[in-house]
Amino acid sequence: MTSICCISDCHLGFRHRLKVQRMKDYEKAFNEALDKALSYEPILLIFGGDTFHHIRPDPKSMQTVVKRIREIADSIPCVFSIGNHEIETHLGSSYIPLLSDMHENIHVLTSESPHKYFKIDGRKLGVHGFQYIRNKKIAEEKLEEITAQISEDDINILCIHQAIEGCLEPHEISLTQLRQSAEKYDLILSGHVHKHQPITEISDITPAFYIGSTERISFNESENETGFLLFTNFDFQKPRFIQINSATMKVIKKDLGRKKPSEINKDIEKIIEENQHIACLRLTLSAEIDGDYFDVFHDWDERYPEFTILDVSLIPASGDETISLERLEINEKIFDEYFEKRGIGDKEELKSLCKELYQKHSN
Ligand SMILES: [Mn+2]
Repeated sequence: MTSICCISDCHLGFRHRLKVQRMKDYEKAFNEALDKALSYEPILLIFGGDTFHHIRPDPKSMQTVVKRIREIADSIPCVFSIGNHEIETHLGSSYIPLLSDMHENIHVLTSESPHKYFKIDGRKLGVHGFQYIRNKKIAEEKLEEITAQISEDDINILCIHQAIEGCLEPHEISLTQLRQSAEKYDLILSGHVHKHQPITEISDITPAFYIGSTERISFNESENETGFLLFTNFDFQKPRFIQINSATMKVIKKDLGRKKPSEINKDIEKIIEENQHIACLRLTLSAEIDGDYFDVFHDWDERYPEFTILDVSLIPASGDETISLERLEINEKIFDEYFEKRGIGDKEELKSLCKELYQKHSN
């Protein structure tokens, strides 16, 4: 059996929400992806870019990648794409090409070296691509250029790190452009979009996939599965997505209704305790507070330090009534009117603070 594994968007070195544990999570996911990939004895490893989160990675993350990849490259060729997180766009420079100087079996795809060929089972396999390019015109021209250079007789894989029209905006590669180039390739891969998915808009021509990430970098990704792609026997139509045990993440949105602060505190406590098995938990709650907003606890992450991230936000609902203001001109008097209509005309201190801030910043 011939296996090819594709790993992307590991984002090593990201200190998500300034938590040291999160840095460890990215490293753990990266290592787990490699370990699982190696268990399939792949003939080739392809990295879809954003291996690192920062342009100048921290030494620990750099060491992790260098050590492991050099070791792996002794027996398995590794091809790297360069992601948007790894390239200084105004200088066009990146540390990633250094990896190819460390081992003859490591290849980094760039404008200067967009093609890498391998002899596998008597067949010629080419992996093609270039670093992330932000400018749409340049990115599309580069794609056209490198595509024109390849021969259709070989097995050709395109590996880029770009937003393709239809999934993420703004995009750098239009569907028209990609469809024109697609016929030359047997497989199209891209990093960048963290949710693994087929790029259905071109799969009538060539199988194409966003590889997916190994660890989530924001709560917006909480529903994404994390893992990597496994292709066997050059069947590019149906890869397997091998899942990774990345840090558990969950977002709960809930309206608590009209309640006293003490009741709201109890509700939040209950939700947190029901989800203590989650590492990164976000509660986005709303409530109509029957009492003082400041009697609702605000130090949840200190009360439950066992979470890697515990993010509780409570949006006080003001009921259904909308307040229409008489004056169109904004001046100090509008605060009196607003406070009066809101039924909090007696909050003199807050009112004068608002006026003070208005005076200070209105210019
Ligand atoms: Mn990324």
